[in-house]
Amino acid sequence: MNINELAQLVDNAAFKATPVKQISEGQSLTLDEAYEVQKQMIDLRLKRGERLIGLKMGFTSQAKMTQMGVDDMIWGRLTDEMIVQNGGSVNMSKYIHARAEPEICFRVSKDIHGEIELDDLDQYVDGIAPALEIIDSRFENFKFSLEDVVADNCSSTGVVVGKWLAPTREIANLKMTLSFDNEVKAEGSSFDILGDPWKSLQAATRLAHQYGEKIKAGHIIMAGASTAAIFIEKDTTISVNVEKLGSCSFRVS
Ligand code: OOG
Ligand code: MG
Repeated sequence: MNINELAQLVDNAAFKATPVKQISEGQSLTLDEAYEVQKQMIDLRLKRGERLIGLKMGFTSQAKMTQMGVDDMIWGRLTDEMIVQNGGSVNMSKYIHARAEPEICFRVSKDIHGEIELDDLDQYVDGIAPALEIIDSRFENFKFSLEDVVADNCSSTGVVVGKWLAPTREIANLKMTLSFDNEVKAEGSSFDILGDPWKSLQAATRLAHQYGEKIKAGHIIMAGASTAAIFIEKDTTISVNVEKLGSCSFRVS
């Protein structure tokens, strides 16, 4: 299949919540081609009226790389359709085999042109929030190669963002927990995200520039999960708490 056909394949799988075979089982794809599939897949969403709201980083923690058997950072695109209101609910039928993971999110205050130095990043951020990502691989059994998952927009499906706080540099050592109905399912530290989530934002500016994607004022950037992701369950309230930053949650119906 060519790039455009692959973009339609993953888009359709997401739209219908029906898994497909890994691309890498049938053909080989370079990483650059995989990012091109992702871009064209997002273009299909934008044509349906969705709006680009930011980017997400993936595999910025060892816990995630180990869980999924990959060894490099990736990035994907977020659209407004993926936002799940904090405290809101989502029907399980929207997903194939979704998992939840604890994250931290940045809000960008002005357009970013090129890679930004770590020390200069706070000039571009006006909010930090606890966040929860819902990921749902479009591939059977949630199995993929690095190229597969990049083509599949890094399994992006849902984003819950908590209350925005004034940015602080002191977020490198915060306890992060993922709970299902108050039972802790995964526990980590923001230190697990590249040693400091700000470094993940730095990497986002580098990768966005490298691939010609613009980070704009108002965009949100998800830093990547600090722990392995956990399969969501029906009739459950799923929440993330980040020490000092607070909590966010959604209900699976
Ligand atoms: C890919 C997405 C990785 C993260 O936070 O590391 C990711 C996946 O695990 O399916 O979102
Ligand atoms: Mg994530």
